[in-house]
Amino acid sequence: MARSWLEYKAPAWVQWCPGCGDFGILNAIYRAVAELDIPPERLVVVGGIGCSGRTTFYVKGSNAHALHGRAIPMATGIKLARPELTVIVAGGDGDLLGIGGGHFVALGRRNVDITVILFDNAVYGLTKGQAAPTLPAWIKTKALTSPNIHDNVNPVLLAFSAGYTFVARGYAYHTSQLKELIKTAVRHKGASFIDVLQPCPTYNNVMTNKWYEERIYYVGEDYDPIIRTREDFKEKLPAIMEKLLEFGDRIPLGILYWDQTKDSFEERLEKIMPGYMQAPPGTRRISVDGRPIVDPFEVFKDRVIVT
Ligand SMILES: Cc1ncc(C[n+]2csc(CCOP(=O)(O)OP(=O)(O)O)c2C)c(N)n1
Ligand SMILES: [Mg+2]
Repeated sequence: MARSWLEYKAPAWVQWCPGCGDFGILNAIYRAVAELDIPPERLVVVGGIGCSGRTTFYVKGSNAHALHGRAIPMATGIKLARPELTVIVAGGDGDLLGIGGGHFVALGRRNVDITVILFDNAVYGLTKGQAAPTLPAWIKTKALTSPNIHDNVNPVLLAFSAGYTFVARGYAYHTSQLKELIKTAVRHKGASFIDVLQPCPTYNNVMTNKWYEERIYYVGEDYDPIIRTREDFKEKLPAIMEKLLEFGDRIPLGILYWDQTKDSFEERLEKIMPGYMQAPPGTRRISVDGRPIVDPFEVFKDRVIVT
């Protein structure tokens, strides 16, 4: 029997504004990990800095709260040291696509088996509403003195180009659909990405629940985003591109791209380091009675420069 979501509810008081989309995402994470039956000690939620990053305080797990923009490198280290853990990154649009943009791309290139959940409210919520990389041009939210003159980055297209092998979009207030997307993303072996659109009722007074509800729709059963062979890729690419690019009067939700042909980074490591998966770095004994097994002076003796 699946676990109760209450097993994942940490005792910390949830400090988000009333109506924040983060509540919906948190709710979907609780229910997804409960239905996947992941023991809390084997669940690692890594957060960046932002309202979104606070998710690490609210989900019971072996979590980590990284510096601004650095959730992905920390999550990568944790996952590669202990590949049997379920690692989920929770970050904002500023955190993952602004200051952490380079790391976001690097994870796609590596295809490490991590799920990245983007809390996409198009503003820097925690620091009082500045324009984030996903805020479309010419929108003027209430904290801006004039309309935004930057073009917005398209997170799903960026994830696809970077190499993420599972790319989806959800809506924070549709928690049941989002829960299903999170479950599929976590089960996928490789870098998975979910762009979660979320109203910020305090600072984004333009992209409100009404604004989203007028635009969002779910891709239909006739849309097939699954790549099983290289031929599949060529054949399905035009339809996939159309969905990845669509963001305006209509915004597609659901699984947009799912490449099942690529090796994960862990599988690539196993190829060059046979036995890696059986004895990953995080499980190896490094000391006996507090004394290191390996003498670092011996290992680095050829590299020591004596002046
Ligand atoms: C190195 C560094 N630069 C800037 C900040 C200030 N800062 C904190 S959170 C944040 C952005 C938050 O926006 P986002 O990532 O979209 O998260 P949200 O609060 O919207 O969930 C910034 C710029 C910081 N904490 N550290
Ligand atoms: Mg944000």
